[in-house]
Amino acid sequence: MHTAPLSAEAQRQRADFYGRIGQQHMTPLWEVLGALVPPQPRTPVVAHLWRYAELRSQVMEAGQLISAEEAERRVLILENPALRGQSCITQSLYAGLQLIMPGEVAPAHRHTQSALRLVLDGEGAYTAVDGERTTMRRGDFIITPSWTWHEHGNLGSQPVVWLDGLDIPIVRFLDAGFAERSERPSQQPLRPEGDALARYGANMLPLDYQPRPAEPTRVFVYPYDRTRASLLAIAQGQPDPHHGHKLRFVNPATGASPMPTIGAFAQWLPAGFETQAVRSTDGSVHVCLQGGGEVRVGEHSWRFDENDVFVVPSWQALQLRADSNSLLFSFSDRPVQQALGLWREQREGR
Ligand code: 1HN
Repeated sequence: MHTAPLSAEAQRQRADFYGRIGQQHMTPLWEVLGALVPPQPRTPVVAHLWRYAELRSQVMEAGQLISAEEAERRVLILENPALRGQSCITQSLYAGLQLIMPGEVAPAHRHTQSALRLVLDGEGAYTAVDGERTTMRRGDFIITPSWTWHEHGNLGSQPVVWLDGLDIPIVRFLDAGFAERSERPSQQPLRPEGDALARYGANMLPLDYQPRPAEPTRVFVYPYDRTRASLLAIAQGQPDPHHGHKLRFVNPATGASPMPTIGAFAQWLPAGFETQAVRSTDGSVHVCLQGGGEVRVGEHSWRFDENDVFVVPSWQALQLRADSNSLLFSFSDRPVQQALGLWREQREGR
């Protein structure tokens, strides 16, 4: 658009006008329109990689500073370097590393924020969700849907660490957060371990079960051995040039994402495989569960190894190379964007 330069007098008139309307809490759209409606996503989020080998000792140090009981949840938040102080890893998602020491209980509570756990380190802990416990094994993807009671405990002899992913920024944006603590630190078990997986996650459903449209999955653990076995099986076939062998986790009763606000994915990249660049509107958090290689995000690149976590901002090109057979877990707000008709993906070379 071409406009003639503004005279000093006209500039003064405008500034004076902006000042006067400002008194009434108004501001001119034409000064901000370009920033409000950018031609493509212009995220403040930056790409970043957290090396687990460097974080682990600090997570363990937190174990000496505060108990799980006092902390309620002993977590070191992974903050996006461009969003310090906001407790988020992308604009819509929160991530942190949680530690539970032998004998500890992180007491039962519930909140409207939805959570996922990805178990990284140590054995012997459990999570209980609405009266059912699940043993946490490395690589297990566990969810605690909105408003479900949940606590964690460690019955073993090792510190246990997992990655938490929550939709905290989404719920904060909507001002829809509620939370309460249980009177008892641990829930009374209502069902044996494995019940939900047997009822809802074994290609069958209870006779009278009819899920409501936005209901989260009743399956609350996606065991790593099953995830890995599926990826290894499909890896007998041809990889997708942009994604390798990648699957999304679903509510097995509906095919929808496990939780309405967070989508989760698992990806197998054979040794030597390099993906073509792809970008999508959902900023995503990735965790390497097996193998290692190189990740490129826009102009940045890092080496990644087991348990490393990296964040890819919205609409920045992602490329991965696996040096050895690699398994990556990731999560994002994709189901929200898809429900709203906003999600886009662009694959290089198409
Ligand atoms: C929470 O409930 C957990 O249950 C972890 O383990 C992290 C961060 C903010 C709010 C609630 C958990 C959390 C959280």
